[in-house]
Amino acid sequence: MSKTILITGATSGFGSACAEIFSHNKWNVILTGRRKERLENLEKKLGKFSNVYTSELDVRNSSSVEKFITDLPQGFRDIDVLVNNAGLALGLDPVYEANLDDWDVMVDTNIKGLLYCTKSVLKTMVKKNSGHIVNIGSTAGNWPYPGGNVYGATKSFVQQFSRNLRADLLGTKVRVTNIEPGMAETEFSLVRFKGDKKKAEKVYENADLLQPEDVAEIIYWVVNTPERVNINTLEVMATCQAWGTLQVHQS
Ligand code: NDP
Ligand code: 8X3
Repeated sequence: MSKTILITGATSGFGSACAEIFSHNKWNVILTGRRKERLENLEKKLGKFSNVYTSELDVRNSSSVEKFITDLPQGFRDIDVLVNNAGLALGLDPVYEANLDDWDVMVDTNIKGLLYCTKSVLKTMVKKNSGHIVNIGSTAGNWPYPGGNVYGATKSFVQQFSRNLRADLLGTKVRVTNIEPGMAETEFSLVRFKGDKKKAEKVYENADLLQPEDVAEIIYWVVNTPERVNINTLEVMATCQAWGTLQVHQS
């Protein structure tokens, strides 16, 4: 019998690449995001390969998340894997100049949205004693950079929540993995810079960065390891990315 995966934020980047790889491998895929037209296109494209169910879903709305899970159609109710991928960074300003609304959106999406989705699927996973929660963290949760302030902190939350969740799930066969990619070429920068295409393209210029497909392949491998194996954390960067030295400001 085909397995079922729920991917949040499937309309772009990592989420869309995950939708492709799992669908091509005959998984039932549940794809969500806020952009309806993109979901419809995905359904058309991937419906040739596997069963696809799409639904508009803003992960920030706890009651919508709960209702969405409760109302899943027959054939998609038994979720084997949740990929908590929906997320974003807004702005790159220092804390003292940052926009409070941007912080709210990042916290509501990257932290609270991930919590709502996790809680909604977990009860059933625990009951059937199998399942896998794959969280999309970031190198930004491990390594600070100027302007990363709240975004990086939301991803540190994802890291520690993933570990604490594992602790809660000990004794069950439900697995938890935090994938921590470094810089990858998606719509991430376009969103961060609020539609400024030039600024976004500059981030990825002349660099052989991670592609969404690279991360999707890693996720596919992680969930297809034997059930006795739990990859706790997987940090991955493009070969062209590494750490710099600690800086000293000399006046
Ligand atoms: P994209 O901007 O390409 O994709 C983000 C996805 O998240 C979109 O499908 C978007 O869909 C969805 N999304 C955003 N807000 C919401 C919301 N409130 N409710 C539901 N869906 C939402 O970026 P990436 O693919 O790069 O980002 C995916 C994840 O990977 C994020 O969590 C990001 O933080 C993380 N990440 C990204 C890295 C990078 O360098 N690109 C590196 C490390 C981690 P829609 O707008 O249709 O709702
Ligand atoms: C996205 C990676 O380094 O642009 O999580 O913050 S980075």
